[in-house]
Amino acid sequence: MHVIDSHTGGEPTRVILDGGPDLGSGPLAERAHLLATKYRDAYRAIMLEPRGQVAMVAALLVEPVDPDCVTGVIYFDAAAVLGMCGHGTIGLAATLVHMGRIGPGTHKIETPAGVVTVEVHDANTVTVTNVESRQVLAQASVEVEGIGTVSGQVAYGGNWFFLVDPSPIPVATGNIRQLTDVTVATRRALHAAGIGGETGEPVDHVIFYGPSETPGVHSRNFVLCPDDAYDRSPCGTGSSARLACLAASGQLAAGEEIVQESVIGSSYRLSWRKGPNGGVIPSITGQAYVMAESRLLFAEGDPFRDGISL
Ligand code: PYC
Repeated sequence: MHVIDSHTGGEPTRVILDGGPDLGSGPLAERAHLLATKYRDAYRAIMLEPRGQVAMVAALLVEPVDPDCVTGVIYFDAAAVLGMCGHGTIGLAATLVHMGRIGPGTHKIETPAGVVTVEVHDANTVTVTNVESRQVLAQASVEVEGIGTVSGQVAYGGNWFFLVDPSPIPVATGNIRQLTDVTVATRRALHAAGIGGETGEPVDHVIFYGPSETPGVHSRNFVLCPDDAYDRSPCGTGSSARLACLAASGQLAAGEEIVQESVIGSSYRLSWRKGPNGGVIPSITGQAYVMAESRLLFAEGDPFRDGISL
């Protein structure tokens, strides 16, 4: 399995060029469902230690249905197959530039959530125009042990998010362990309460927001991903969900730009325009760097062939 690893604002992406399971040629959402249900061990073996690393997201390249797309892609982490991934799309674009498959300009990429576009500014800097994103609930509350009532918004940005502003815990690197524990407990409480998307989709990511110390930055976030790791980047689909909420509450006008910082201090530039279905079309600009190109081996007899799963 030939892979190329990059990071976007510190968050790793592993692009899988070949050797993945045969998922057929149906709609990408169907192929993603097949990967999630029939090939769980195979995809986890790519992401889990010792072959993978914590927080890594894979981008499995597949044939697109739409011939205008430069590629199709299915994203997953060690715990779940994702509808879309913003940092992964920036990493994928930088990887395709590294391979000489695309150059500066605008290109379409097909994901299970829909077709997105990437505008390649240079070898590292990419703007992703994401699928239409929307606020689902302006206010929802759950009781979280040791914290009390946690209130936030539910929104879709290619994945399902619960956004809490202000965070009950300062969003700072020294608090990452506590932020992880509390966001995991919050997501568990949301699932128990049945709070999620319009047709029962479970919240898969939780974001806590706090002030940034960097001048000109809108806020700093902590993003819990499905694999219980935190996003080192400000999270592209989470930023899309955030834009939908800011637009819905009139706090950010169309075309106005803000800077979103992650808990480790990496940043995205964000803006939105009106979507055709009442939501927002988000733009996310970030930078990715290619780090490694390698071949993954899955030796018979390796006791940890499927990864370390405790
Ligand atoms: O950037 O959308 C994103 C993302 C999702 C999970 C990790 N990163």
